[in-house]
Amino acid sequence: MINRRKFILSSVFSSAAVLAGKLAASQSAPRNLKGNPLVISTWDAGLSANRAAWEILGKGGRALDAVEKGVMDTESSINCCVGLGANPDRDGFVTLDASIMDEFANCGSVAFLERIKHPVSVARRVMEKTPHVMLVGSGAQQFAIAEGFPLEEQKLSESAQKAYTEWLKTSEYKPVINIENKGHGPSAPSQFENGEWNHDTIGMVAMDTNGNLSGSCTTSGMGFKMRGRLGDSPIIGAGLFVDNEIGACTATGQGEDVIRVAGSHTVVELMRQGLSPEAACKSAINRIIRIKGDKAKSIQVAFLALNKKGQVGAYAIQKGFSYAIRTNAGEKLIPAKSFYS
Ligand code: SD4
Repeated sequence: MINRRKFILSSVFSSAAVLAGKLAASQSAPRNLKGNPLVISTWDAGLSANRAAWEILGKGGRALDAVEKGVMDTESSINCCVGLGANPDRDGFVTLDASIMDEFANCGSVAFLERIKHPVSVARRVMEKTPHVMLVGSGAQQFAIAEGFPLEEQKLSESAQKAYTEWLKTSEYKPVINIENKGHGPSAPSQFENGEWNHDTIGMVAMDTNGNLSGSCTTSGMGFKMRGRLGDSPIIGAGLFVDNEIGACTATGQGEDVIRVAGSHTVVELMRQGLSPEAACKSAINRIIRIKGDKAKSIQVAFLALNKKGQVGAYAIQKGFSYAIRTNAGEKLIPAKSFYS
């Protein structure tokens, strides 16, 4: 008997083959992909986020709406520390970063934002309602309140408070590789078990039925970071980049090293030169490894990309990174290849 999981996986594979055929036929006219939306997102929390995105994509909705709704699911989740229940900075405050980008190269982001539940939606308002791309700190919060976003209570979640109290004993800043995988899903341990959950993010890119691309990225950043620290996620071109003619990419992991190589933009430019999404992600990872030398052994960075032909790919420094995909055929969590195995 075929169980549900096998069915989902095999239907994704067979549909991928059908899709690949259609893709080959449509290379000169990528917009003929009508009817084959897809969404991919980082880590295992991506499965649930993709489902939220699919409620829009599956009905023929716009990729931009899907990538906002998708990551809002993660921002709200009690099993994930992307949102307000997340890891605080070293002064004990949760500060959130997010970005969004659409098929017209419109983009918006917020950083160092406190007490607002859905930073990705504030980023979208920055994009749509201001002449700017990025708002930070109290200015971003002021804008959010003016736009009607409620100001939430300034209070750490129980688990965050516990971890913070524990962390204060040594005050040691030590990002943990692949910590995201320890915290999601129904059987997830508490967010800060052993004081270990040091960073978390979801990045999502999608193609809608019109063949248009959009992306989003939202994070609480690295746990116990210096106050005021920003990572790559709110920086267009680093944590997220979309070029509707070519493809889209998002990043996760140690943001400082993603920024160093303008990671997501680099991946999209490599796809422009003809590399597949996976090869482009690999090339950008190799660039980080060349820069970091031996230090690369102790960091994680992963890129996840989608091209205009509907092909997807990812590559990471360390093993353990996986991404979630959702198509008309079903959903799947795919382990990415990595430099270190
Ligand atoms: C950051 N890139 O703030 C984010 C962290 C991350 O999974 O991706 N965590 O540097």
